Amino acid sequence: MAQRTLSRYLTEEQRHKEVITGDLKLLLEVAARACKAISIAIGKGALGGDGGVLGEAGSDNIQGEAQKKLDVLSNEILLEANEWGGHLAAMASEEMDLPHLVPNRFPKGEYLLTFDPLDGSSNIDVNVSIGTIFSVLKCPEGADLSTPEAAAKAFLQPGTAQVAAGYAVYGPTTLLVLSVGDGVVVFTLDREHGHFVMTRENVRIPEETAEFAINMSNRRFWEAPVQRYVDDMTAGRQGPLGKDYNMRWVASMVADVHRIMTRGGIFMYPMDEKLRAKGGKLRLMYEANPMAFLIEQAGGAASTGRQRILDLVPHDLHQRVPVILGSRREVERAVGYHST
Ligand code: P6P
Repeated sequence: MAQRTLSRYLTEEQRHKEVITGDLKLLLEVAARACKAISIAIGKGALGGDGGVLGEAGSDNIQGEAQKKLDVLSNEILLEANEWGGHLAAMASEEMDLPHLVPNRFPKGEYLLTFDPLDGSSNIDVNVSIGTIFSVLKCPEGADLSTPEAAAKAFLQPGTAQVAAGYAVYGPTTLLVLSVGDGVVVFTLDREHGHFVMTRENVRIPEETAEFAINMSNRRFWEAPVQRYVDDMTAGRQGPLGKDYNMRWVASMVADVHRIMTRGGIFMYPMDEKLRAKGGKLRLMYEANPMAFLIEQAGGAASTGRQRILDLVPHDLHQRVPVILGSRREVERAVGYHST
């Protein structure tokens, strides 16, 4: 049977099911090609151009974080790939303070793209899986795109307004995991032919799990409900939850989320006292929202601990939120600790 490539899947979603528009199909194909280019650049590692693509770029991003060469390169690949197609009005990135407007020499489209071009940067130099996360919104009618400052307001829509979201995992294989609101599909990069081939569709996350992901070194900074919940899980079979749990923490959200997408689990980056002034660790617009969209599309749940992530109305492009997501029943259990 002929392989179902990303292009074929998007064509089916556009022509047969009318789930997406031609412009959204183009946007997603371009974003996938950018992820392919990032995968190739990452794969070169220390052998990449001018001294290799590993190591520091010598600059900081809006978050005040030192940028890796690959952070900057990945961001540039996504900007260049997406500005000429006529499908976008503007782009926003973890690596840029303000949105990047489509230059006037190119036609503007109806979509907004946000992305974390390279998530898990601390893992680049130690050859552990990293990824790209992206989210697509419609540009509001009549949005003021005259300046980057004005355009930032067009992005401030709740996660429920997303029309598509996805991530690429750059690991032993390069995967693209995507939803256009019609379930979650997984594509594997066929490096010989250079295209993404569907390898899973209708992904469903098991409702129950015995595997949690959290950075345990922050336990003293968590709020009491999270401390109680994690203590109960680590108490195992003899504890109040009556079962033994396993733990995983890759410190690349994309890798941890993909494990959950594949076999279930719960991922937490909860509110952390040392980060309270910033609002948390993970960014709403290009980490929490796209991942929450995908997780819900696969039957899971995503909460701040006190409310559904997709319902949050953003007030700032780089806003941070606590994140608890994964197997639905386990997320409900974790949320339950916040109301006792
Ligand atoms: P920590 C990567 O920098 C990231 O934004 C997420 O991908 C990841 O889940 C988290 O931070 C890791 O944080 O504090 O464990 O290094």
